Amino acid sequence: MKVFVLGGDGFCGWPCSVNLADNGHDVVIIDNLSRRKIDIDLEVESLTPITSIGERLKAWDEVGGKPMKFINLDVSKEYQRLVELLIEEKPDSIVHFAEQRAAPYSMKSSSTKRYTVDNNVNGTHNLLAAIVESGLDIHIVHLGTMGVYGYGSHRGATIPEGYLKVEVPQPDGTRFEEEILHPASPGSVYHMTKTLDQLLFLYYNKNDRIRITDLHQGIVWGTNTEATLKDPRLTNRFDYDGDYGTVLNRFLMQAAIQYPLTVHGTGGQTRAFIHIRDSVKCVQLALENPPSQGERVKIFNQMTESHQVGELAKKVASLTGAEINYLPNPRNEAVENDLIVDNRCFIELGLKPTTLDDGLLTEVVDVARRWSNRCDKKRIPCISAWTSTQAKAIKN
Ligand code: NAD
Ligand code: USQ
Repeated sequence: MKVFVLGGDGFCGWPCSVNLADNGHDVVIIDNLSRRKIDIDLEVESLTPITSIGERLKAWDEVGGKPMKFINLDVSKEYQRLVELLIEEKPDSIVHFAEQRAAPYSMKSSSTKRYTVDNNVNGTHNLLAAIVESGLDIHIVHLGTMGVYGYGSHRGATIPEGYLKVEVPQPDGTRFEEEILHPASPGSVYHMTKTLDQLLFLYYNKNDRIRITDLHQGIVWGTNTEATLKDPRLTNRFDYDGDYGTVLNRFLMQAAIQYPLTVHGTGGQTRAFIHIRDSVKCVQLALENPPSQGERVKIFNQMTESHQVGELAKKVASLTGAEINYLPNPRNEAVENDLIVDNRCFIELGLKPTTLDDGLLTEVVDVARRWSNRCDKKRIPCISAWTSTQAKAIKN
């Protein structure tokens, strides 16, 4: 199948692209390299040294991988080029990773809030409108987030895969049952853009019958996959800084350099997790099992386990001897929450979950130790505050 991978140079997109090529698909990576430019603006680099996209593709050819094409295009701005590209290349499917994905970055300033909304919402809408204009039947697999459901108000209920069964009371006292999109409760401007994406999908699926799979992904941890380990030039990025680093990879990297683990608040926040190797597998499964014509948007919860942040810190500490530092929380989020998630769709498609206990925590610590000299400790603290209340608390 011919697949466009939008955002194929990023943390999830790069290993996904090589995995799809490895499995015989024709891959075209489309990326405007904005993530690399944000690193320059933030004066931080991936902990692992990553080569340019040109070097990556050359290395992939040299290890005998099925050749991939690269096109530098901004999906949120270059609409006409996108339409032309669709008509010229006629992809069967498009995986859409091309969004600004960091919650702390999205909350840094009014400028980063506006950039995140403009980039993410326009990008997704341009893609949908371009598919309609092209007249082609293209399946979209979009990377959404578990964060669309929100954290804190589920009161022990299991989070379903996208749709919630509700009973609607009628004036005559009867009730009817309906399945609605699960109510959205975003916790940052970034997460809010993903809830807006969901409505765009609902509409274009209803009006234009575009076939869409929306993957509500949890926090991705790990770095490399079997395919990116084939050559050092294929190495994936590893974000550790206070804006882009995510919690588990940060804890593992902090342990590697003996930096006290940065738990926000009491660490009672529970989140969903998935290893990068499972993430690429899930995207492949979603692509190979598309919705049928006329089917509503398929929504999968792309996660394998839930953990409390404080418990994760304790686990990493007992594995490595690291200290734990409980810090004022820069985010406006529930102090504690439960999280029970239905993830049967992927399990039924054959996913065999990788868990924290599979020895891969140590693998990440080893990667971080190897590149510890590239770490700029000044970039570790999370200084992006959600409101002025949190800003004051983290200053003290
Ligand atoms: P990333 O920032 O590493 O990758 C995103 C890629 O998209 C980058 O290469 C960037 O240059 C590109 N991009 C951004 N805007 C673009 C535009 N307008 N036009 C073209 N290219 C553009 O992020 P990631 O961690 O790989 O995440 C990929 C997707 O998965 C995101 O949509 C994110 O919301 C979602 N996701 C990520 C995680 C995670 O833990 N990393 C978890 C859940 C969901
Ligand atoms: N946290 C700490 N210490 C840290 C970093 C984070 O305690 O050093 C806490 C945060 O306060 C938060 C939790 O850990 O409660 C998760 O934070 P995170 O940065 O790991 O994850 P998040 O901001 O939610 O975003 C990441 C990705 C995003 C994706 C999301 C999936 O960056 O693209 O959508 O995970 S989910 O969390 O399931 O919504």
